[in-house]
Amino acid sequence: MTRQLITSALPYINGIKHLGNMVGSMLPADVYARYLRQRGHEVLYICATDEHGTPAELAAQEAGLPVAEFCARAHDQQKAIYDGFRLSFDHFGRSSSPQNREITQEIARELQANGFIEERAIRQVYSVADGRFLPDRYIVGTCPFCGYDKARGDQCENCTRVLDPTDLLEPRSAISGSAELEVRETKHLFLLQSKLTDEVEAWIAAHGDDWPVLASSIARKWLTEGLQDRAITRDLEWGVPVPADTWPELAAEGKVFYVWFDAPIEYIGATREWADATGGDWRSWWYEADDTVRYTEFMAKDNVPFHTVMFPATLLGSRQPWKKVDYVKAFNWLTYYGGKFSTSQKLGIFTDVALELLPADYWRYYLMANAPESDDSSFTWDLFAATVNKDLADTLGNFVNRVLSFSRKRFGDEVPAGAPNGDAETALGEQIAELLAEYEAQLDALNFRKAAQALRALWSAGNSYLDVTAPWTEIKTDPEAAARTLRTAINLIHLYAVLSEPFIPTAARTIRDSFALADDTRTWVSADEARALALVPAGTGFTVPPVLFAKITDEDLAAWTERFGGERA
Ligand code: B3M
Ligand code: ZN
Repeated sequence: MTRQLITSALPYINGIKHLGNMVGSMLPADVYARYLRQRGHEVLYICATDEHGTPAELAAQEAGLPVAEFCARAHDQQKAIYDGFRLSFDHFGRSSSPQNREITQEIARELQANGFIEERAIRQVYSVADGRFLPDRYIVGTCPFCGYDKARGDQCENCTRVLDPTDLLEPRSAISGSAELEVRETKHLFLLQSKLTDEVEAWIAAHGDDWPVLASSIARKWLTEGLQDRAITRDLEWGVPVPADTWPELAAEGKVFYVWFDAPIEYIGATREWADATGGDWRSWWYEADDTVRYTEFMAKDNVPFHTVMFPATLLGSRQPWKKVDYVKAFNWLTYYGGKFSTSQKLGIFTDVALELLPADYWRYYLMANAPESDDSSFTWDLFAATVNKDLADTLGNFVNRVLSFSRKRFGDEVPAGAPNGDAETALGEQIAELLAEYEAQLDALNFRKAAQALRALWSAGNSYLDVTAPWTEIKTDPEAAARTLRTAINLIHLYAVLSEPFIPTAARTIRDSFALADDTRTWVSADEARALALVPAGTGFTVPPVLFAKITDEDLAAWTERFGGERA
């Protein structure tokens, strides 16, 4: 047993996230956290809203609220949705917390003391039309590397390269569209990443081979291009203030840290929020953590450079024994009919609306079974309906209901005893044990699509067993054999409930609750137990749960395609 620290990229505060955000960070982290907890690991799953920066200021302005109030509300709103998705955070914090402020300032002081921060006068873009300095991502233009014409001043989302606004060709304000931009001089703190290049390189060389190619290749691409010194402060109202004890002049000018400087530190900050709320020991996870702690990060690919290079550089430069990531699980994009999900263009399906349409399990299963792991994956309503109807409604839901209803009808409210196991049960047990091993191996390797496939195969095995044994006809000729089949199938149902929980926790709970097992605290099933299929003994009381998964009808499909705009090229 190890201690498993899990974080998912912090959802930005400015709006409700869409399903693409969900499947690329929080949802797989939750499936993994649940799985590891069920396997008996000590898990700490930490996430938070990422609250600083210009988009938050602009969203607050648009909402007509002071930014602090806007963020407080938006945080609660996001938290409620994630509860609805059954995300099992140990803590869902806020990067604007006092804890994060304190650690961010502390790490900055250490970087300064170690010679990794330098004050530099820079010339920064000022938008005359907007009456403000334009932060990097509010300057848009053409990427000098790939020619993408909507590159932002901080990063080109087409080629993932990190940019400076002055790199952009034909720059303009993203706020007003105005090209009337002036360059004015102002002082900022720079993180001297160039001085940390060798250390970051050595660190990636030591760890990056274990990461999936998507993460390690992006990290290495970044290193090959050389680490640039980067401004880590901004002229904004809202953010972690530069500490006056160390930089009195900049503090007096009201400079705050750049959002990408304090956001990853919030992984530690949120752990401290958790510790303050629960009495937990945050240090044992983060500071001089021993090697029983394994740290896994989940994120979409555009976040990889920050997590594999910039954040490690920050931690290394602090010269403090901070825990660094062991495994980076990165995701490609979930597209909507091949196009981009877009928050600003309100394209695709948003997490709040998704939960209004259907319960979380439908989305959880579909998204993970089609996770954009090795490539982008495209959401379509047809695929969604087919997956729900076939896997959830037919293969799992219908199995559970028809077995339990039939057993109750013929043998009453208790699991029937019936004949001893025969060849069909031995073969089934072998098959289940094999599939269980496959399921575990895929989850251990964080291959979520393949894990979902193995889970689906476990469900299918039950259906095939019923096809072979046919208890509905057995009952006429050999009631003892029919009772054995039902006893075995009911055991499968309980096993499904235990094993399916990481993906579909609500349905798993409903199934578990239909058994009157005295002390059902079981969290996993061993290979031998899978083979024996006897954890629910004859005589155990049960009820028949309501239909677990309703089928998506043609009318639903037509209505949703119409409402959300499907069939895009
Ligand atoms: N908030 C994701 C984004 O807005 C960003 C992740 C921060 S993780 C420390 O693209
Ligand atoms: Zn580019």
